Amino acid sequence: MADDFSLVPPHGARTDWTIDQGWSGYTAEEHRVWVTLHERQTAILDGRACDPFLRGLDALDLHRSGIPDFARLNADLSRLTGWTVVAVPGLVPDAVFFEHLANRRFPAGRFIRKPEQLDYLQEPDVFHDVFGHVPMLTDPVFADYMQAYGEGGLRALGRGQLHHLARLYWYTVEFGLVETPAGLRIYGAGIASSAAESRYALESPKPLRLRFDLARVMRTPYRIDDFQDVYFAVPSLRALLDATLADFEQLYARLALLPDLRLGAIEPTDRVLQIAQ
Ligand code: HBI
Ligand code: FE
Repeated sequence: MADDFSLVPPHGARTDWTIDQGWSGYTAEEHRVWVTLHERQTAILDGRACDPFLRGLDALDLHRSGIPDFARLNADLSRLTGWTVVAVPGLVPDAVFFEHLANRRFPAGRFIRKPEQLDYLQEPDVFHDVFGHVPMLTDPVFADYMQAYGEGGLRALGRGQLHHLARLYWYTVEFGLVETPAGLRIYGAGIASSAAESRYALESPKPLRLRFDLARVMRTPYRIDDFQDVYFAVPSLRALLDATLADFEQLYARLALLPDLRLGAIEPTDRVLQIAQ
């Protein structure tokens, strides 16, 4: 959780924590890292990512070789759904993050991982943020969800409910699956930007896969340093957006009376989904 930062932006960043991407400053090696990750991931996601994600990759022409220039990317993205990508030095405080999302600005790390870190890194880099998150922002319904999430996040902060809302972000925006007639498909960026987890999330018998339920998600803790023990699948992106219309006051009051759920446990009300739909 990035809320242990002071609210003072790092040296060189603006008060909203944004920095210039400085696209011309990337080295040939950094562009090569993007190309390597991009080629590997697009091969794996064919048949595993949901159609809006794959359409977004094409619409934003992320197939070009190298780290995208946000200025060019934003010309396409803003025309599609009014979203833009803004460069930040890394994780930003929750309030800053939500404020950007509420204004259809997606904060993306400027840095890219080192060649020896291809498979995992602690902090979101430009590949996780732009390849993982941005394609879904070309889908009008998901674009609305992300803005509604940002607005909800600002309200949640004001009511000490961040931990519940952070779980919603984790189990949808980062690790969400969606049900399709062809079976479960990926839309979460944490999966879409990871070669191993793209396979694991859809094919491993180990994790639990449950039908999305807002209160159930908010009662479910998560770990940040390993594959997920549970994935939640929404019946559609529209159902995900509709979930933000719920009365969160009532929900938070209900959650205050209920304990967190143990990771990996199955609740009587859970709708367990099978891998092959
Ligand atoms: N900052 N740059 C950046 N990217 C994130 O994904 C991010 C963040 N700050 C806070 C945050 N995510 C989490 O607290 C979300 O769950 C809200
Ligand atoms: Fe992310």
